[in-house]
Amino acid sequence: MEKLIITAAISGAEVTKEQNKNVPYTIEEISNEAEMAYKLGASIIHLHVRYDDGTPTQDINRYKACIEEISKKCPDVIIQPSTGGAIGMSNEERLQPLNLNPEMATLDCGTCNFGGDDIFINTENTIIEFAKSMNNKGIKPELECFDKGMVDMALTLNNKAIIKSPMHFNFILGVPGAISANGQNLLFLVQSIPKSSTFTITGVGRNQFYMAAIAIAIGGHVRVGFEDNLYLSKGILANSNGELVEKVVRIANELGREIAKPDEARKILGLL
Ligand code: KMH
Ligand code: ZN
Repeated sequence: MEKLIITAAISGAEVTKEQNKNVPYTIEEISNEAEMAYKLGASIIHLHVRYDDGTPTQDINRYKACIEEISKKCPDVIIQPSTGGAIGMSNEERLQPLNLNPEMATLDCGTCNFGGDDIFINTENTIIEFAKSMNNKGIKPELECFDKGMVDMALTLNNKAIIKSPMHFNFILGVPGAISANGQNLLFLVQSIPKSSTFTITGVGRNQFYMAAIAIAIGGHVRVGFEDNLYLSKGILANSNGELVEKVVRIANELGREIAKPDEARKILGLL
């Protein structure tokens, strides 16, 4: 089996220090979390940035400063900025980090409810606009699919050559209002993509580790981190993203799956 790529989604845009005091906001905090996750086995850092008070932003200057700091501490890690940003941001705001020409970025493939009154809006035209912008800059999209219809949208745009092959998907299961996290749904998503694709699995909240275990067992890759889950185990808040990465590494070791270094991840994802 291919080595396991671990993505650490260290900061997110919606979680707060009120929920877990270890959620990083400042550049120092975010880069320290990235360093710990990287040293413990993450080869990709999925990055959202905040102002020091925790307000999420897609400000290009804030991304630039944060990426520079992470790169100093983790010289070869793959940094994957978000183009999802936070709920309610404009497309213009969300697109800013692409101007830093990262190797990868997220491409959200549809609209869904996001708990309470929140709606995460990605119309077909938005997805096309973001995909074309990534194509023009040679940035590999990670196709964020929170539901099966989003996979179908990605496949439709792939048929039109707007999304290029080989595709890399991230299936996120367990957002309230989108596909729920169970083995049947996970396999349904995985079986709907072309064989040439790669995929990562993200289980939200308490689903994080058993979704990860299935992904490891079936040859997928894994994303963990505070963006998706704040707990190390039931009722126990994680002290760091590194602890969440460490737990995935432990599960992978038990199942005999080796962990990819960043350059091995680049090869698997076709970034080299
Ligand atoms: N913050 C979420 C609404 C992404 O990074 O591309 C969306 C998100 C997706 O985090
Ligand atoms: Zn994100």
